[in-house]
Amino acid sequence: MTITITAFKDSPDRGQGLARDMRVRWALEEVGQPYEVRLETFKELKQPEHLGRNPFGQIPTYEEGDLVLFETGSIILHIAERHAGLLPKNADARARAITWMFSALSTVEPPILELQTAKIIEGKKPWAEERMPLVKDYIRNRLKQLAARLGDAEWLDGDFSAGDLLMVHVLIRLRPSGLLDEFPNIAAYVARGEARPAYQRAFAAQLAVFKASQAGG
Ligand code: GTB
Repeated sequence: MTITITAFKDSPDRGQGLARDMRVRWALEEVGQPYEVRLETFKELKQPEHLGRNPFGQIPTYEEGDLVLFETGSIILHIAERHAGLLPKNADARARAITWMFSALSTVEPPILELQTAKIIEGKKPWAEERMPLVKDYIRNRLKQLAARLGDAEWLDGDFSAGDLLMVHVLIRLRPSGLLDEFPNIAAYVARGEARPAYQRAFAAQLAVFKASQAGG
């Protein structure tokens, strides 16, 4: 059955893999599933057709026959449950990998999103200069905890899993802040994720969208 995902027609990151369709592309590449992409403008995301796929008017969405999903956590779990390669077979190890998926999205990602808010939305507010170090320290604390657990392991719990996929993609967004470099084992963990052939294929595919939009004017 054909899998179709949605992505930005014109991603603000200029195809640098930061938009969340990258997670879905990466997961599909890891499990060897071909997919098609429906590109949407910001305006199209808020139209009834797309709101039928995602009531919050966001990308990515995932369609497979009559099934329509939104939320990257749910989409990645769906892919990982149906195809080998992203979750261990052993029930306990599988539950732990799913725990890391939740941890990436609900414990590690929120303070990272706060940093974007502090910079982009609140950057010019009078309190911005005071708030920024607090937000960065909140992230540092999470990274310190994560670094302590990761130690010198290759991945979070045994083989690479959907938990690593989400964690790596969540962490990549920190790169411009320099915070990743304060934790060499986490920086190396992220680099290992990005070096995976499936990541590279997914990155090339979403970058090609940006290049095509540039070539088209
Ligand atoms: N919780 C949802 C999920 O995990 O699927 C969040 C989805 C989401 O935030 N989607 C964003 C979106 O559609 C794109 S990824 N935004 C449009 C809107 O809300 O109108 C967030 C994102 C966008 C751009 C960059 N960038 O350019 O660097 C990075 C991340």
